[in-house]
Formats: sequence, structure tokens, C-alpha cells
Amino acid sequence: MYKISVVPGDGIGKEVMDATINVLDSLDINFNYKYNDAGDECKEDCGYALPEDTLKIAKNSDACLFGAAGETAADVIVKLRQEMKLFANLRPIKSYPNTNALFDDLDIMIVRENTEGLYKTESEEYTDEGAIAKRIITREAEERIINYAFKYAEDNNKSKVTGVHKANVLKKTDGLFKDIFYEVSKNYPSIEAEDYYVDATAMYLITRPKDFEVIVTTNLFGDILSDEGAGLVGGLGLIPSANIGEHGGLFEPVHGSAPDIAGKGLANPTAMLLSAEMMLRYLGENTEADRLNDAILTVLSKGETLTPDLGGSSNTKELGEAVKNNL
Ligand code: GGG
Repeated sequence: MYKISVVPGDGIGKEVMDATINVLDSLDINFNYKYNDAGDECKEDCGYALPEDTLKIAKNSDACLFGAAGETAADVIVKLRQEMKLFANLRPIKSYPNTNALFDDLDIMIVRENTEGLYKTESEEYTDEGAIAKRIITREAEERIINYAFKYAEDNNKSKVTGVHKANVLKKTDGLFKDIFYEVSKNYPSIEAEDYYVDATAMYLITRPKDFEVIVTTNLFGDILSDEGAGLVGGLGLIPSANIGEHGGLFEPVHGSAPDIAGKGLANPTAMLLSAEMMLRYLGENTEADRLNDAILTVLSKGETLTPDLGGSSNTKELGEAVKNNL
């Protein structure tokens, strides 16, 4: 029996989480869910965006499923990642059938550093002139994430890792990142190492995305490039993510709370379902993860039960039910 901390969060987070739990309940695994609040609504209700209890339960679970963060993202999901030391954020950009994917067979893994960079929220402050944010880059954290990316490539039969930075302008912080990237790459002689500036990468992702296999980058760049990647394969409703640390894992769709469609049943639960699949693999439940993946692919391939973002007219619950019926 796995202890799973469930934090639906804000907006469409609740809807996609309900659809996903409904599917997980049909697998041959027993889960003990602990539901906890966090987010904008939680802050309005109790004064805290991330109550102590939510953090404590997330830390003491086998894995955490997170729905979506709204305006309080910095105090909720960014804080959870930092407090739980979930240093690696894996954001797979994959093409699926019957989506508005611009390319048919993309399979890129974005490995984003998750604990520092510009997202170290306590280092942002108001000043007399305006406001200032410090970009923290430590040798320890960058070595750890770059190692993770190369190891990921090795374990998943990938032949190349691309380090993404802006070292011509951010000479110290990204200069260090680039140096560490090539130092670490020496430990992985069978994996090709290349590096690009982040602005060039943003263009190459559109002009020749198939050249990328694994991208490793700092926190903010990874956040931005993964939304661009979502645009390449049909939207944010299809991009899951895993936040991995030495002692924990938190799984969430890359999308936000989408207040414009929240409560209307329009949200695509696929990103949350694929995040649950990543959780199953993290837990070592690969057979059930394969079953879930097959069911998701079957539903997308049939194209009969798609949400409006994919050109269908089904709702969140119906897509989830279809996945459950195809397990
Ligand atoms: N990019 C879609 C979105 O709004 N995601 C929620 C968010 O901002 N999360 C913060 C993060 O992933 O670092």
C-alpha cells in the first residue's frame, strides 16, 4: 500500500486530479491517499498558501500528486520543490496521435534544475528603486542536475545531451553552468555533449526540434522552454512532469490552474494522467505504468473522447472514464 499525498491545488487542478484518481483506483495497486489543501483558495480560507500539514504529509508520503498552482505558485509548488529538495524537474515533450502536434515524432526530455536560479524566491526583494531578484547558481546544484541529465541519457538510450544557457551575457552564472556542463560530460564519453544559448534554443526548437534528445538547463529557462515544447506537441494539456529528489517525488502537469476554463469540465486530464504514469514508474510499478500509458494512447488514437483543446467535445471526466475503460 503506497501512501500518496494528493494536493489538487487551484482551478483545473481539482478536475484533472479527480479524473486521475478515478483511473488510478482501477489499477492493480493499493493507494492510501492523503488529501491536503494548498494554493490561492487555501490562502483565502486559512491564511496560508502552503499549510505546515500539507508540507509535512507530502514529505512523509511515498509520492505526491499535485494538480495546479495559481497566483500563489511561488509559495506552493516552488516552495514544495525547495522544501522537499526535489532538485530535478523532468518535463517530457512527446508527440501523441490526434493532437495538434506540429511534428509527429518528437521525444525530448527537458531536465530543469529545480531548486535555485531565479526561482530561489527568498532572494527576490523590493528596493528603493523598484525590485531585485538574484540568480543563484551553485556548483553543487548544477553538477547534480547535469549529472542527472547525462545519467538519464545513458539509462534511456539517448545519444546526446544539450546544455542550455546564456553564457555570453550571464558570464559568471551561466559561464559556470557551461564549464560544469563540459566537466561532467567527460564522465559520459558515450554521450555527445553540445551547448546552445537559450535564445538560439528557443528558435531551434521550432526550426529543427528533432535534433534534441535531452536538454539540461537552469530553473527559469527550463520553465519557459517546456511551455514552448508544449506548443510544439499540441498544448499544455499533454505535458506531465516529475520532480525528483534523493528522498521524494512529486508529480504534476506542467499547466497552471487555468482560471479561464476552471469549473467547466473543459480541462484535458492527459497531462495529469501522464504525471501519474511517471509516479508509477518512480514507484517501480512499471507494468501498471505501461497499462496506463497504453490506455491513454488508445484513447488519443481512437479520437472519440477528446477534450476541446484537442478538437473534441468530451469533458474532463469523460476522457478520464475512457482511459479507465481502456485499461
Ligand atoms: N506554465 C504554466 C503554468 O502556469 N504553470 C504553473 C507555474 O507557473 N508553475 C511554476 C513552475 O513550474 O515553476
